[in-house]
Amino acid sequence: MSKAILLVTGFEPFGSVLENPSQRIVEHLAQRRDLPLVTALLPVDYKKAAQQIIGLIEKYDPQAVVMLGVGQSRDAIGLERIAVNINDAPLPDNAGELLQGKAIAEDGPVGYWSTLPMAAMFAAISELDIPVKYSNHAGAYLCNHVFYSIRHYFEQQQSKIPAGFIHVPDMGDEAPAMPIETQIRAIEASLDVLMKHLQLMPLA
Ligand code: PCA
Repeated sequence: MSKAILLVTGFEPFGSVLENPSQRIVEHLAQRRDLPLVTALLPVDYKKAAQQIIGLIEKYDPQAVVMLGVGQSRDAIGLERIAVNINDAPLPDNAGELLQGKAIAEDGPVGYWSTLPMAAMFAAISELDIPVKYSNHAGAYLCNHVFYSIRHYFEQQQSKIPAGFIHVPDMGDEAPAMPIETQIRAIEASLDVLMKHLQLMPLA
């Protein structure tokens, strides 16, 4: 088995999202034998999602972690700058758990920066003429939850492994949605940048 290098995750459907584009993106990436990837589909579940990623980190020892999710009102690929230490959403998770105003880690700092190479990713996506924006808030639901939890995990390990979160819009042809093929191209461009940043070569 070749060594896994990048871990990329997406989410299952939830609430009014009947098909999650982040699931489609990871399913597409899982077919790409030329990239050194491990992909995973996460449950929209506070108790399980971050644990599942941590299990994969411990199993595969990836050199970077990119987490994906849909942001329904987004009109561009959203590079998330900051994870905040709060679960606070009007919607329960898929296990029925409703968390409002609860810290993710009682002993954790209020926030963490993304450690992905954001400026280079931004440039690579804009070069393809695909709408991309920085975002200062990933919400306070599962996307922010995994983003914060994984950054907290790496900080506690004193690990410098780059990790961060990218929101994609709903999929579709009408704005603010974005066709899934375009979303895939944007994420693939981001992963190319990340591999260069890590000085990794695609698999032969
Ligand atoms: N989007 C949600 C959770 C899962 C997903 O794809 C969010 O933005 O928190």
